[in-house]
Amino acid sequence: MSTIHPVPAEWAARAYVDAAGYAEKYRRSIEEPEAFWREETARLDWIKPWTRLSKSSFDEADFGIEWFSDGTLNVAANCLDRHLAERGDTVAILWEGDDPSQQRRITYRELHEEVCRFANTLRRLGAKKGERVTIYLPMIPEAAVAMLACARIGAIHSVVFGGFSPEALAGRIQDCDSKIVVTADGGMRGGKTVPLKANVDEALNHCTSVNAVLVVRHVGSSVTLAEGRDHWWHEERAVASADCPAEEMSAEDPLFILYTSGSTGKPKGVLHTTGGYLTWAAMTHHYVFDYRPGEVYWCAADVGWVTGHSYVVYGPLVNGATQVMFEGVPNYPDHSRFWQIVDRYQVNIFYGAPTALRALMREGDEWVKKTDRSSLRLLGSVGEPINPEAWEWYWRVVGDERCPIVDTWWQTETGACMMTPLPGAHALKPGAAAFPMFGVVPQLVDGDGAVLEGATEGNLCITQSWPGQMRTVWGDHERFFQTYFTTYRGKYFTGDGCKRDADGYYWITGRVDDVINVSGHRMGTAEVESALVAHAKVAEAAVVGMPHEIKGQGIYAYVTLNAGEAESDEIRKELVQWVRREIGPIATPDVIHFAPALPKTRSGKIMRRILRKIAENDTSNLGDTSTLADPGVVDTLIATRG
Ligand code: 6R9
Repeated sequence: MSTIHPVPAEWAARAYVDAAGYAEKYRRSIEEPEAFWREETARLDWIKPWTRLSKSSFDEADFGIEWFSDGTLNVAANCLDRHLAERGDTVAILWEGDDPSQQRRITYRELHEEVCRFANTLRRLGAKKGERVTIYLPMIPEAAVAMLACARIGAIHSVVFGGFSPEALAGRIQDCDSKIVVTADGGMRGGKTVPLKANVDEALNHCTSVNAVLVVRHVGSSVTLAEGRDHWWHEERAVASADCPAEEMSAEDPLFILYTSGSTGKPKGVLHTTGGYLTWAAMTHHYVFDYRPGEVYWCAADVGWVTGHSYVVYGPLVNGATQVMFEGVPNYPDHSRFWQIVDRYQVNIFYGAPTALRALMREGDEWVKKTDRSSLRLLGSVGEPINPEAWEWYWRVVGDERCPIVDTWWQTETGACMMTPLPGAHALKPGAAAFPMFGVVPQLVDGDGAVLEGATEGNLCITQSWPGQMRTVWGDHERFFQTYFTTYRGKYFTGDGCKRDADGYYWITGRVDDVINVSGHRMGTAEVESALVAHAKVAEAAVVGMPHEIKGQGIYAYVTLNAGEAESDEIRKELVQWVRREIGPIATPDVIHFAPALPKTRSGKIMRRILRKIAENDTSNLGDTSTLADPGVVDTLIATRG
């Protein structure tokens, strides 16, 4: 059975919470929420303190989520201004470029000044409280600056990952009707330039709403600026005032929209608000990473994903941390890059994704072992289940059997960490997300919604609201309710499967819906399908996940071509390129399986269960196929599997 790593004695002695501390805080968070959240929200500077704790219901009749709703505050002032007196000259961001020779250090005072100038520039370009600003930037300090500048003036940011295609970017700009886009001339990844500004130009051919583009000069590539629409940030910065009072925001005013994939339809604009989200990001960053002033913290996620929002920008900055921000990739210039950065900046806390660990693990221990890493004291994992082999490698090779690993389960929808071991409180089981964060009440249910007790396995729901919960789907409140609260009435359904063992540890087993997790990136199978069927030669497509050694899951696409189109490697390549163009490189199909027909029920539903089994090459037990309209289809698919 699985190994258990006990809490190291020095951790139990000095961490913010030990085992008894966890139990007591968890109890209070549930039984005395008013007192508990009074203390936790005191981490923030409120302009007007809240008196109303929460008014949240997951039931249709009075559905709604609100926390601290009569309080007011400003997120940027919490991340910057209040640190100036004590920590103005402390480094906030240690930036390292894709090219190891490129480095920048930015203090809290400098970051504050940049944000104020940026905020004034956004205002000059027409941004107002409540309006949306789309941010399409590489991992450079200006990404944090742009986000905080929006927060300062009450504009709602929508960050789009730099790896998304012009089409995907256009869809996200249109959905929230952004008038301003912030981008850079380009980004650098593994020595290659990503043409961000050119992508924006292409996207804007479809979006009439945008009337200003602010361009950060980063790679120095030549770009075209549209007269009257496009502006260089460095030119604006030179004339912008560094004085920008922070807008007083209600706790329930929107802070940001972040698009994420679900089982159906287009990506959803997940909306987070101000007071609850910031409390949740600050509290979890504090307890989970046990961050101490003076330490160096590094979360390797991109700001284009929720992990970058909560654990690169808001969590660490609200807590006054010094952090590394890295533009590049783990294997460039070589496979030691992560650990070279750890040594260069003497990183104490490192938070990364299993997919990167698996890729590095494959290259051999030497790349790690030739670096020192003695500064590390805590490691974290996020984005997908971490398999025990990768966990043990992380523990043994990267952490030298000295650093606890916090395996943090959460979602774009949950704002920040929901389940994780706390390093001073919980013995670690490799692959277990362990225990709920304060205020989180997990519940496992079976397919019919019956509650499962004790050691068991089922679908993971959360029964009560927590401050960092998303508030709505941008522009479609009904979709918010339908997506998350109707599968199991009165409960938030996560879409994840989960096991609870005899010691009460929770183990996330992966998605039980039509969402796949490719290298820690969420992808709706429906999105890839609709990209494929948009191709002129494709009649029908069905996409499922397949096990993949490095990426966790790969994309397996069954494609039926139009009558008269001959299957060929050329079409295969064409389709792969097409999907990359429609969505972005992260959606690149790993397998295109030409299928003369797809297995369907008599009512015309595609039987995905069977397609998944064939993709997994597990065809010995396909289960009940009696409802298929034509069972012969399955034999053909098995016979033609590559
Ligand atoms: C933070 C983030 C959410 C989905 C989630 C689950 C998977 C994330 C995990 C994990 C097992 C972990 N996931 N962390 N599965 N163990 N520690 O990744 O948000 O991009 O919205 O993805 O990722 O399946 O439902 P997001």
